[in-house]
Amino acid sequence: GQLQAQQKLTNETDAQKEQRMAWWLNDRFGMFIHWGLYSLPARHEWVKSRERITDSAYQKYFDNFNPDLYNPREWARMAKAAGMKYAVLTTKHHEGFCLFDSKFTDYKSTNTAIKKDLVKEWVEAFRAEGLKIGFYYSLIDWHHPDFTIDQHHPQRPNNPADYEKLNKGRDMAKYRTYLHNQVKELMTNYGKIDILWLDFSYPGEHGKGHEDWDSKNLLAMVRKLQPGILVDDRLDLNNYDDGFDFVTPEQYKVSEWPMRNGKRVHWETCQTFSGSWGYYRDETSWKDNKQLLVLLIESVSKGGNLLLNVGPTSRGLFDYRANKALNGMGDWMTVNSRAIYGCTQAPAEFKTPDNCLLTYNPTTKRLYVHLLDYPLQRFDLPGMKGKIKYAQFLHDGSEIKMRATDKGDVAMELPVLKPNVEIPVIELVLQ
Ligand code: FUL
Repeated sequence: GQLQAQQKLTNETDAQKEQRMAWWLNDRFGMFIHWGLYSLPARHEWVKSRERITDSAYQKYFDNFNPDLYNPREWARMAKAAGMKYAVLTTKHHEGFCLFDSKFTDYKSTNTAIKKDLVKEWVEAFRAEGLKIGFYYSLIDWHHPDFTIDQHHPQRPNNPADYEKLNKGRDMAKYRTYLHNQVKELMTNYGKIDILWLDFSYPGEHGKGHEDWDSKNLLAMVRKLQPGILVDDRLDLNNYDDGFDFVTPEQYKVSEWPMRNGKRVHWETCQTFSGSWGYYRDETSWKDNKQLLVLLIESVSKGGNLLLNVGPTSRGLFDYRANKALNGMGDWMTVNSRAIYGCTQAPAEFKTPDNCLLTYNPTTKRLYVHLLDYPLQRFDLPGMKGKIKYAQFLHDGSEIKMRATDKGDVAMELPVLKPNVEIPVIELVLQ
């Protein structure tokens, strides 16, 4: 059975793959949600590793986990209002705590004060709001007794010579079975799942990550259980033809369309509001509204998606800074989403004017000029003479007058005052 699934996967034509991914390529904008026990210490989701917290010292977070204000319907409404079309939730992060009712562990939300399968409620709520559903699942597990202790593990020794001693009796094969079982639960018990976001492969720093996870069979099992699902690239399968769907540049600006084996690949950048993925109370490095919008526009302008992260609090709320940021995105998206959904990188014949980003909808043949800097003294679209039928602002649908210049450019008559929108967008209806 597994082999068959794998073969079927390899047999998928490029066109079939495009079709399977069509919704995702159209929607462009999703919400990442990092939520787990680390929301209690509220100082980074890696806190257990960073501070080398032992299992017994970490236990207090399990004991005090009680998200009594958890209302995923509200989360879904926030995501939707921000213009996001899909969402990915950490069902288990590196700390090993499961937000779902797994048969294979006691370390799960159903055994905490809240006593609920939080994933189940989340899926129902987000589906009800019409969002697509994604599961993040960490291949790394700092709680499981068979998971290899390595240089990132909370129990790593100071003396490298001690690794062997510490790892005696730990059996990665047993962990592998555990992780396959859990992924199977996630792919079986929650209906149709749209995305599986596996993370990640640091044992692969030794070149063997995919062996630790048995990635090929894992992927084959997933494809069989959820034929339409999209899977990310973080299982140490470096060859695009091995069957993952998109690459996942994290927390950096993508300057060029990512390639694998000489081919452009589908991509999604994941980004935080403030640096940490888990809720971090004291972090002050929050991106402002404009920076967040630029992340989105820039991703689409280079053919990619943006997965923007929220780290809910331990009581189950988005904090006020997250709400403010999401509302800001929503204000812009309400009037400008046409420059995002269904859009991609503009064909090379269209030159990007200074301090602008271009997005392009190949179906409607409309070109979007995002004005990052305002006011503008004078604004010309290079080489566009004879190419534009009509120009308007997206936020209010007001006409922008234009005239061809002797050089073959088009001069646009923009208002002196910046329109009351964070980043104004000009929509060009092309000839
Ligand atoms: C990384 C993880 O280590 C981070 O904690 C976060 O989940 C990010 C999206 O992926 O690999």
